[in-house]
Amino acid sequence: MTVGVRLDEAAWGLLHQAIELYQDNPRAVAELRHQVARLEQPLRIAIVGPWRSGKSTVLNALMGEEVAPVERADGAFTWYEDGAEPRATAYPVGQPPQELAVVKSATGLRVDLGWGAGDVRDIVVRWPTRALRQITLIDTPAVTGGAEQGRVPVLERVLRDSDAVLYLTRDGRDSDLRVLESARDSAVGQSAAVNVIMVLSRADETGGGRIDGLLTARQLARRHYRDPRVNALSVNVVACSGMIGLAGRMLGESDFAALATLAQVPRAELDVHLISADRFLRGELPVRLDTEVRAALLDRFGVFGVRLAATLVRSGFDSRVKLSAELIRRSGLTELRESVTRCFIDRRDALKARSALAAVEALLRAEPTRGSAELVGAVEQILAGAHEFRELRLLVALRNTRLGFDAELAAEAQRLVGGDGVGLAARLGVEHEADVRQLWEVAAEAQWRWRDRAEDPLLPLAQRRGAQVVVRSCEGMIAELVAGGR
Ligand SMILES: Nc1nc2c(ncn2[C@@H]2O[C@H](COP(=O)(O)OP(=O)(O)O)[C@@H](O)[C@H]2O)c(=O)[nH]1
Ligand SMILES: [Mg+2]
Repeated sequence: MTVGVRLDEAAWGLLHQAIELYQDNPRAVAELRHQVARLEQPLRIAIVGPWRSGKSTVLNALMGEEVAPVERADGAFTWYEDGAEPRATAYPVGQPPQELAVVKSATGLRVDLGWGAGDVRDIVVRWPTRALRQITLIDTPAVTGGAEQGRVPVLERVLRDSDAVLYLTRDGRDSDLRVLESARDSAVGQSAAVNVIMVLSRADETGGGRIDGLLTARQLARRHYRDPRVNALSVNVVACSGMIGLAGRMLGESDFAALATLAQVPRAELDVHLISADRFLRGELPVRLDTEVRAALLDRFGVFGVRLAATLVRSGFDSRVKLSAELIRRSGLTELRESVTRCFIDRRDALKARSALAAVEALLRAEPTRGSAELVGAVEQILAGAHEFRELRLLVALRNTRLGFDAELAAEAQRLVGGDGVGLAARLGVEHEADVRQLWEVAAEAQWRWRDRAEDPLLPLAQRRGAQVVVRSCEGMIAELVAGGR
């Protein structure tokens, strides 16, 4: 949705202005050319968080296959990219790249960095899959520090190398928020955290693994979402159990058969067996289930997951297909994937431009030179003026305070600026099949109403400004409809 200059073109233009400015500095030029190339590449989404927060598991859940982690690659960034052939390459510092053996398995792939690979900063895994057509996923080392130290090296690298972040935290603790807050010391960083989704991970463990733990986690996510401090740091908060989501996506007929057998055990009796993993493995169940089968279930689902799956089978999700779909939904994975699509993939151009602006800003600040002040001004101008960024900032503000609009108007504004999806039908709140004429009428009518608001001297300034952004979005839609209808 663009009126006037397109954001990707503005970013491209800015990068080339910077290349000219730094023409005598080969290192800076190389970095800027790298940024130009990135504009054409898939969107880079990094999965970030503290130790054992479930990063590799969420990555697998998003892929629907077991591909992470690369064994013994704890300190490296692992990039998962689409490729014709499965392949893995390690990049040790100061040494030539090294091909790693890729072992295909029934459920994905295994790669082992092995010992003695030196200091490896990056591993690139190429894997043919539709999931990676539009995005590159990056599995990252645990973030540490942040709280008192101020600097968080892993996060600094994440923000430099990726376009968007899934920040995993098991409970949205203060220290996790401080890690994210440490990343906001630039003009681009402060212009609204449109590139972070906060994920309450391992959500099945919420409330000590009670059967309604996933529901509780979802409520918790909603509460965080409304917290102004969290709101300033992320576009959305989603509760997700990567483990249950992945188990749902990979559920096979034999897994289902095992769970259906377990579901025959009366609930109270099964609960006793599921007090611990050990009991479940060694206890005398009244049904026949081999130890290896039990171990496989535990490995895939965890104790809470086994109990949840058995309960679901009992309550009518009594086929592989039904159970799989329900596990994926309950795990929060469906919501996470939708959020990634709506907030990141649909906003690809804006996020890529944002990365480019951030890179130029960082360079200008680190190596000021004659004329760099003007270019800093240009960065700020693009941030302030680009309609995509204004839409994104309005969305954050609406979520935070509604700008004082009543709930219905706030919801309409949110929809029109693309908060429920950036397609025309989603913005206008009409069926996909509506014809151009209908869409045009709805857009024109919305434009009228919001223009009245934008020009109403009795409304507070913040509301009028917000309304202006909505009007501009409507104009963009009308322009698109006119262009498409010709
Ligand atoms: N119960 C539960 N355990 C999980 C979940 N995700 C990961 N784990 C477990 O937590 C540990 C760390 O997971 P991993 O994905 O490797 O975390 P990472 O270190 O952040 O990459 C492993 O033992 C996983 O089996 C989850 O959603 N639910
Ligand atoms: Mg990991």
